[in-house]
Amino acid sequence: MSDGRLYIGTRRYSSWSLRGWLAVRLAGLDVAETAIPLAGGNTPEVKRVSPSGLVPYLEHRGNRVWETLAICEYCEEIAPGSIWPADLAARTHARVIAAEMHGGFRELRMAMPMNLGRPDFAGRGQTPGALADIARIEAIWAETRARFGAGGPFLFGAAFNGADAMYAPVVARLLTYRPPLSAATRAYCDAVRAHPLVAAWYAAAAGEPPEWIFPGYENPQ
Ligand SMILES: N[C@@H](CCC(=O)N[C@@H](CS)C(=O)NCC(=O)O)C(=O)O
Repeated sequence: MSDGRLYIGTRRYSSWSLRGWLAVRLAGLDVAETAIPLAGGNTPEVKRVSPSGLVPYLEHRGNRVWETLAICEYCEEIAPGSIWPADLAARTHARVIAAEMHGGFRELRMAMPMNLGRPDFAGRGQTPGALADIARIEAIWAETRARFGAGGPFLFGAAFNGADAMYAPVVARLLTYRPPLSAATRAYCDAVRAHPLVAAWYAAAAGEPPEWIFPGYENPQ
């Protein structure tokens, strides 16, 4: 008997579900998983199960947690050290850049929607706003790796943590849409893509039923 349930959306498209799922798995929570096929922002089944009408949504030992950043913090409470670094300066910075991701980069998210089934959107979505968001993200990653990334390929070094989880869907977008990127950014993206949890999510996305494909998400400009 598990401790609860994590509700997620279509893995192929749901960037927030990927973040929440990564946090839950990093923390090792024993929860069952229910994936709900998304229907373009207004999915009745998501509205039925989730208090906010959005996924990811976690039920764990009677606690109800929505909003991805709250899920990260809850996971850290249950499994201290699984999401944020031990050092205060690093932990503060991880939380800050995770919050910047949670609250921002709207242009990038609109112009380059995540689609794990389509590695061939090169050249699409490169609006000025999306490119400005990408420049800011590259600066965040470069600064974070310069300050805290020694000893491994991830933002805070060897351990993939909550900050990497928050940016994993950005990595997925960069791999799909292939805007111009620095060599360091490309190396970080390759490391995130190769992480076993990220690879497991991609594999599960590839195994989703074809009828979960939502045409509205399959042809970005
Ligand atoms: N601020 C929320 C955003 C969650 C969100 O927008 N989730 C999308 C999927 S990626 C959703 O549930 N959409 C409802 C739908 O498509 O019906 C969070 O941090 O979790």
